[in-house]
Amino acid sequence: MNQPDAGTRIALHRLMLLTRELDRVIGAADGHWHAALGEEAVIAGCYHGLREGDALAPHYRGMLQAACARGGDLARLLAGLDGRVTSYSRGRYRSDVCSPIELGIIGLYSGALGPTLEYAAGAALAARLDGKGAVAVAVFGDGTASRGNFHEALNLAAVLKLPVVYVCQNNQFAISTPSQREHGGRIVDRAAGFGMPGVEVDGNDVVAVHAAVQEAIARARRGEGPTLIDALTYRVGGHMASDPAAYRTDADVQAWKARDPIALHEARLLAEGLLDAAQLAVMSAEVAAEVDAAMRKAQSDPMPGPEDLGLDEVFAKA
Ligand SMILES: Cc1ncc(C[n+]2csc(CCOP(=O)(O)OP(=O)(O)O)c2C)c(N)n1
Repeated sequence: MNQPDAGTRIALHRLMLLTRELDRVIGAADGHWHAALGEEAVIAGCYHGLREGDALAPHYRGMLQAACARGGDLARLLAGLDGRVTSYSRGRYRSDVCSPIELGIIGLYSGALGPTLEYAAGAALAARLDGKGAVAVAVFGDGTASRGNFHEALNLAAVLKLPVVYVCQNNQFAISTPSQREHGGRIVDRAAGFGMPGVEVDGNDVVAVHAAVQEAIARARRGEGPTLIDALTYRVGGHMASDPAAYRTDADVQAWKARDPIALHEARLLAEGLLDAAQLAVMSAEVAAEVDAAMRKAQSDPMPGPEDLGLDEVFAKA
């Protein structure tokens, strides 16, 4: 495994902190919010370090972080949670399922899980025809891996040797259905059937996830085709903020909480001497303040009026 440099290891930590703070702030305000408690390492590991021109089809659980990692404005993204006019879409779609295309992000346009894997294959084909070395990265849940789209997308990607990386954000649940009732085998093992490498990675280790994704991206850029990565983690919270998740055992939840990805990485940063306890505390406070301020701004922004909701992006202007 190629160790990411010090700057990357710190940036990965910041993106995980952002994920946790978004869960704190949005989770308190919106019962429909799909929190990513326990899954921060997959999100940060996948979305940090893409190049300009790369296409990204994120899982919805991590969509805002993907947009932030690609340079999106946090206040405008949060304004998109309840349709404010200042949001990227001027209130037309929810920013936690769709991100602005100008950031190179493919959203869940229809709300259906699965098609984005095929869109990512299409983006990878376009990238290859463009000849500038760009790749596509698609992230999806274990439940989504049961959709036909998964099989069609990975088959096409393998046959055409497309520059695309597929990452399963495997939190072991699809709403209340546990993995063992979703799949007869391991998702990573399917890669062999398509004829592409399959890599299983500890989804609670942000460095391991990032290294695996970056290695697969480098392989794709060299023209060697797609990779399937299975990042094994656990959804510590409910499916959405209002879900008490009574279908799980407390023992499982506690065992995974003990492997909290942020605490694990923090301990490593301390042990490596990259940051000390005071610097870590400052970083946490900065990220919390940034999210609080962006949320305050977003919630005080105006709602769109009829003049903002025209059909100018549907019909050509005369
Ligand atoms: C095609 C399709 N079927 C069902 C749904 C309803 N749905 C929304 S979230 C979800 C769970 C998806 O599970 P998974 O892919 O594992 O992602 P997770 O929520 O665990 O992150 C389902 C079934 C949907 N959005 N699209």
